[in-house]
Amino acid sequence: MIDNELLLHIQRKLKKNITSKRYRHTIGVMNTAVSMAMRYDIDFQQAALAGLLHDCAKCLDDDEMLRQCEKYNITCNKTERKQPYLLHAKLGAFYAAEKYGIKDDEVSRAIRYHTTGRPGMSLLEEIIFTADYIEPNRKMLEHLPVIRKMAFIDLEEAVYMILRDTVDYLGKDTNKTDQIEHHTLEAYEYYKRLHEEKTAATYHATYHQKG
Ligand code: DGI
Ligand code: FE
Ligand code: FE
Repeated sequence: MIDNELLLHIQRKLKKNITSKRYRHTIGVMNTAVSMAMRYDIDFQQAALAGLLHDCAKCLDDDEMLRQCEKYNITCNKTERKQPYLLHAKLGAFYAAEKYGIKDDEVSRAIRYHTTGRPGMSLLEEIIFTADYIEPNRKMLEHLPVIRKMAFIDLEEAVYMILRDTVDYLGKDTNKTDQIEHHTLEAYEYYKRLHEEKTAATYHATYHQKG
């Protein structure tokens, strides 16, 4: 079930704090996350709330982002100091609880890791991570059509495909190579391993069956 009153209340507040383009993206992520929650049998309300609030701290410039983190004692590592936009995930988790009143650890973690991912994400975290990438307003990227389908077939595989494209994209830009967050790399290694184990199991089942 979904508490529509609560969602509408948050939507009205959110509209005042983010740009209209970001708001459109946010609604896209919320709807995609709820659809995925149906597919993977998790709580719709948590999916809707995390989708709605995942970018609630996005519309701050770099200096303001750093100042807000300092003000609320949110720790920033070297990579985050160089790329302050990464902090909208940590700050967003804090705002969701303190400014929007959503004190739910699972929702909070899904917001916290929506940009980088992390090894061994929960279903809710994987759904928000993926819904953020595939929602209908996203600009078209090469693998987006296949990732959109995969998101409803094998979620871990979709997460792997997104991380692979992200690491590849960041790695190609020499200015960003040293700015890949350790969570992103660790998540990539983790989901790559799951992918390889699955591939090996399929190979085994296909070629080593006893006749
Ligand atoms: O906030 P959104 O634009 O909706 O999406 P997001 O929070 O997933 O941010 C996407 C951007 O973050 C995209 O340009 C890739 C970038 N990103 C993801 N992981 C890392 C990263 N950027 C750096 N520098 N390091 C990372 O580890
Ligand atoms: Fe984001
Ligand atoms: Fe987003």
